[in-house]
Amino acid sequence: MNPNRIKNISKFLSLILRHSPEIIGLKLDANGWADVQELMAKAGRKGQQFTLEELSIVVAENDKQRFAFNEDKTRIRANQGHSINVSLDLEAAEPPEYLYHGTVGKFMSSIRTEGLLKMSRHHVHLSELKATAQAVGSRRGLPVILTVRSGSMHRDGVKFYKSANNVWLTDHVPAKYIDF
Ligand code: HQG
Repeated sequence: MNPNRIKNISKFLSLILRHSPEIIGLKLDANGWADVQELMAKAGRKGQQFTLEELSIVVAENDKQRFAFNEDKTRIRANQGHSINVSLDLEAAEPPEYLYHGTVGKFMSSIRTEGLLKMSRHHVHLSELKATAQAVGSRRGLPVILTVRSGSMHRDGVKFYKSANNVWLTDHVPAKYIDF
């Protein structure tokens, strides 16, 4: 499958499954799942046609494993990144000693005082690899990589979750746990 087509369908799915299902008249359940047939039919009516086979390729080959099917492949959801209110039922997990967050210089003064905030998403997103944080920060400009003392936070009782695609999530990272 053409990489551009995979990217195009993936971007469309991110929009629909994380942020605005109503654009195509779709409803997600409380856990963020959409019915696959309904998604395909409603997307098709808005000019975004794809087959189940193409959808399967997008789910399997997506560079960040952003989406998942349920067991019998009748439902699909985004693994993380939502701005709409869905419950992913993630179990709390023990994070590694350090996690990384990629941002840009213009946010730094605010981050120094307020720490990392979840902004429009459900959680602050953190990664195990500096390289991933670098890529996340680069979306907005010259990246600044922050080291989060996640082990200390966890020992202080802060909850962490790991999404199905290995993104670490938490509610808030107070500035005192960030190495600038
Ligand atoms: C910044 C993409 C000012 C934060 C990526 C970030 C990731 C603050 C922006 C995933 C702040 C929020 C998430 C504060 C945080 N003051 N700015 N106190 N606290 N910020 O997009 O982490 O490709 O919601 O640094 O790869 O950039 O969509 O979060 O710059 O995994 O799958 O506010 O989204 O994944 O931006 O990215 P975002 P993010 P996908």
